[in-house]
This record gives sequence, structure tokens and C-alpha cells, in this order.
Amino acid sequence: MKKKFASLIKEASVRKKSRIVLALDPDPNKIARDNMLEYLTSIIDAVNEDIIAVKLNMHVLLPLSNYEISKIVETAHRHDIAAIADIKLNDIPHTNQIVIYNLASMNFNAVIINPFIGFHALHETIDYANLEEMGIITLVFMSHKGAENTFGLKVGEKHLYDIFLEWSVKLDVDGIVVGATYPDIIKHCYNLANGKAIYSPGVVTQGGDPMVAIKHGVDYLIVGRSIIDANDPVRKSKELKEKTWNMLY
Ligand code: NUP
Repeated sequence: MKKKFASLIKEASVRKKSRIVLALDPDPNKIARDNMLEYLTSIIDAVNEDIIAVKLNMHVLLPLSNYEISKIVETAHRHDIAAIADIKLNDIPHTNQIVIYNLASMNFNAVIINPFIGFHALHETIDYANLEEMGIITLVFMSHKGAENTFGLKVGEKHLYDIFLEWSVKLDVDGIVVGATYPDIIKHCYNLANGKAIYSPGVVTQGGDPMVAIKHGVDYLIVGRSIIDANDPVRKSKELKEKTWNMLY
């Protein structure tokens, strides 16, 4: 059996002294579809020492072919970097299984799931993901403005994000997503997450402060535009890596 995704990432983080998961989200106004594969693989080659995983979203998963996506994953793996599919999976278990099967066939290491499907569907989906040795990261509280209007809804005595967190802990997921733009929620989740890794998007471009997020309990930062759209992505990723690692060690 392969190593659990949570351990794989933790080891990579300590080895590389980095907390950075790079969101490979190319700007479609700058990068034509036909140049995307080369552009993204060259970014991975350039910043590989400073990142622990890449995260692929619809920016790439929709325009590119299965073959091209596999090549991006293969490039990451060549540098010992994990690949996460950020599709916020949110369907009936049978459909989710087929999605996970297809992601596994492209060698993704983990998938982001929306627990909105409910405990039973989440359970069944995670059981299948375990068979495919696919890591699971659940959305607990998103980073965008207004996330509190859904993730923060009260259901009886509890907030929805508390319910999502409880399910995530119970089903032993590999990590949870909490937006860096909500430091108090990060702290709250950190206190109840039973050691589950917290992945946090929303830094810099969306207004979240990476240092504040880490101080409140974040383990890994999901960073996209502020690195890949920078004039010098290598310098930017190195700077952020060093700044956010050295603060605690
Ligand atoms: O709550 C979330 N917020 C968020 O920004 C959950 C996500 N998965 N993301 C994704 O993280 C978002 O879709 C994008 O791929 C990345 C953040 O990119 P950036 O704002 O650093 O450019």
C-alpha cells in the first residue's frame, strides 16, 4: 500500500522546509491553450525546490486533454511533488467513484471534495478513494467573500463548517480547506481538527495574510496568482517559502 497522502505531504513539507501548494492556474488572457502544457511544466521545473504539491483546477482540467494533464502530473512526480485535483467534487457516490477512477488513471494523488453531499455520500466516496489510494481534502470554509452565508449557516445549534469539520475528522480525511481570509475560523477549526492538516487558499491576491493564517493554525498555503503571475515566479515562491517557514522554526 502506498503512503497515506497526509504523511506524504507532511514529509515533503519538512524535507523541503516549505508549506507551499502551487495552484497552477494560468491566466487564459496570457497563455493560449496550446502553450499551456509547456508553460505549466516549465513553471513546475522552475519552482520545484520550493513547493510540496501542485493543485490543478478547471483552468487546466477543462481545456487540456487527459494526455496533457497526465504529462503535468508526471512532471510534478518527477520532482517528487504531489498533484491535487481541485474539482470540489460534489455528486452522488456512483458519479464520484467514476470521477476518482479517472483522476487516479491520470495519477493524481488527492482530490478536493465538497462535504455538502452529506455524511453517507462522503463516506462512500472516501471508501472508494481509499481503494484507489487517492487522498481526500474536504472544503470546510472557503476563502471568498460571502462564504459565511453558506459555510457559516447555522443548522440547529451548529454551524455548517463545524458539521463539515466533524465529518472530516470522523472519516479521517487527509486535510481540510479553510480560507486564509477568515483567521478566526482557522483558529476555531485548528482547535477541533484533531491534528488534521489545514490547507489555506486566499493569500495575497484575495487579501489573506499568509503569516496570520499560519499563526492561526494553517499547515499549508495554497497559492496561485501571486506566484505564477509574478514577474519572477521563482523569486516569489522562494521568498514566500522562506518567510512562512522561518517564522516558526
Ligand atoms: O476556498 C477556496 N478558495 C480558493 O481560492 C478553495 C479553493 N480551492 N480555492 C482555489 O485556490 C481557487 O480556485 C484557486 O485555484 C486557488 C487560489 O488561487 P489564488 O487566489 O492564490 O490565485
